[in-house]
Amino acid sequence: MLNFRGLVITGLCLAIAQAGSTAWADGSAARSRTQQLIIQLDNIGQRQAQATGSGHAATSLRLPDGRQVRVLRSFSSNGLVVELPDEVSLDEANRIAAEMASRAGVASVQPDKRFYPALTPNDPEYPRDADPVNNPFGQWYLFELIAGIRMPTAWDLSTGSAGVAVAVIDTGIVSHRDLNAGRILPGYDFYSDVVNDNDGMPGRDSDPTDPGDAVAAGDCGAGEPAEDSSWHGLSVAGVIVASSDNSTDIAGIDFAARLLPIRVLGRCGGNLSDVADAIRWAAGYSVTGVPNNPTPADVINLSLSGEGPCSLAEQLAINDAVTAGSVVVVSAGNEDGSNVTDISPANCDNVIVAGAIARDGSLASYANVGLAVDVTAPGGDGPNPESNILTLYNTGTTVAVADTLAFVAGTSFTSAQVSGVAALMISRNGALTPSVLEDVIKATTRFFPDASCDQAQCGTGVLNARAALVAAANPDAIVADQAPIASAGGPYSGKSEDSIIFDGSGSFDPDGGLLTYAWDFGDGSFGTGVAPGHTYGVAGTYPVLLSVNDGIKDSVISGTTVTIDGGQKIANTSGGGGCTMLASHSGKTDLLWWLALAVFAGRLVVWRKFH
Ligand SMILES: [Ca+2]
Ligand SMILES: [Ca+2]
Ligand SMILES: [Ca+2]
Ligand SMILES: [Ca+2]
Repeated sequence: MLNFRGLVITGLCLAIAQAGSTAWADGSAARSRTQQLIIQLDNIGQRQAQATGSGHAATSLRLPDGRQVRVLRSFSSNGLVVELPDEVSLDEANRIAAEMASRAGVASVQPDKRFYPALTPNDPEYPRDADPVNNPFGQWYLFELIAGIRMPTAWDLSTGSAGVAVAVIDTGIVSHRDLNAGRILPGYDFYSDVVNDNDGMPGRDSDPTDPGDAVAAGDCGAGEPAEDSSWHGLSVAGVIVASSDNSTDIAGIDFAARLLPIRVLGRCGGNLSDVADAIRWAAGYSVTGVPNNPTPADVINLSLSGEGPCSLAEQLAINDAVTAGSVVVVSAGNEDGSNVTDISPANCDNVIVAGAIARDGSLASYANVGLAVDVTAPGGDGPNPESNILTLYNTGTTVAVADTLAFVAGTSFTSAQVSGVAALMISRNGALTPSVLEDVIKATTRFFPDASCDQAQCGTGVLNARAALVAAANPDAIVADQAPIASAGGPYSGKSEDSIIFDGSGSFDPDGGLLTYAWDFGDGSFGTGVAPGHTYGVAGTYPVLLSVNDGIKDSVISGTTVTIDGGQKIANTSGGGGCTMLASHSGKTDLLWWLALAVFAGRLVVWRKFH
């Protein structure tokens, strides 16, 4: 067996032409550089090596400029690993390899590129089993195979850019040891409710610090319960931009983006008018009485919801933001499986709507559903705190006291995950428009891990950060795709005991893509397939909606109706009838969000639904 260490291989004629003076010092990232080559010798080269391999003093090869190439070791049967005098880019290494491969005695040459494990941040609460008592699953939502969003391999493509700004329009922000103050932009306080604003500066001001939103029983209306402060803005921001790889607490999805904290929620929620102003200001528009935002947001996260239709004020603000280039991500809301047709801003156009699955991949019990949901991410689901989303929190029940971590749940935190991934996508490709970015996210989702979520309820699939970042760099195929056309057929009619068979066969994709079908039957039920059946128990006329997807884009929703007459069963029902899509709502108009909270130390478990 040959020992190549110290071998003189002059016979291999390792003359390496330098392409230019910058070849050894270009600016490639460390991960795309190498200092080693793998050389496979042919039979001639092997004989030459054998002939000179013993009894010769160890010397090294030299490059044309006189510098040395050192043989490190033998490799496989006829190969050796050599070290270049300097690290070079993989492009340069490939040029050198191509030059060398043409030499006599050499069968092939390739750069000995480096492999890295998928990035694992060193934050102590990130990994599974880091803390078996309080946190046995770590930040499972980022890495687990069933429900996780594939962050470790996504981080190999990008950990973010400081040139990207993410606005979190929420309760404001409080400082935390795992938030880098240098990444927090000044932001603004748009909360105009002078009665409930307890920040010492009633009404709008330049300080978006969250003063706490605790209320006593009855403060927000008769019968409304007392609530501790939620620190909701901090928890949402933590998912997106907590300091990562800093040996502290958790990992945020984006390691570098800047946070634009905007306060619109306080005691008893917040007002639509403030939210609309905040959206426009975040995107760079002027708002009367407020200094202009010098750092318009690339991504705007709205982890909030209110009941009712998308108002004109909301839609126009969102349209302005999208026109300015800001991606608007919103939570589907947590009204226990309500249809998002009655939840704003999830029912607005030009937004990416995030639904939620639990850790086991099933539809989260609280999560709203419907055709307007674009993508789903893991939002946690009780009662085990550690199966919820670990993020930043504060121990204060009224005012901020001390930094801590907490397990939370809700679509607030799936929206945050989508926003974080959107920020990474923009760091990969700053030319992505909001609509292309949405198409990329939806086209790169993976299949739902459980049948309780389908495309009629939870969007195209589960957020896949890795695939989204790959496609973000080259979205040409996604841009070129033509959206399919849906046809819901109908109108349909039948009796209450009949299974109505719907017909979506008139739908088509101009590109000839295979379609998937997502139906909303108008009575709180959903279906898939080209010709699903559904039985209505109650007479009435129901809206029937169909959206089809060609693997990349959704169609515009096609609508028809189904009219159910009594048949025999109707005589047995007591009242009811008509469209029940909106029936589960109380008509409250204040903003709602939901948070299942377990303070990290394990001492306090609180399940809350904010009103
Ligand atoms: Ca204020
Ligand atoms: Ca950290
Ligand atoms: Ca959408
Ligand atoms: Ca198509």
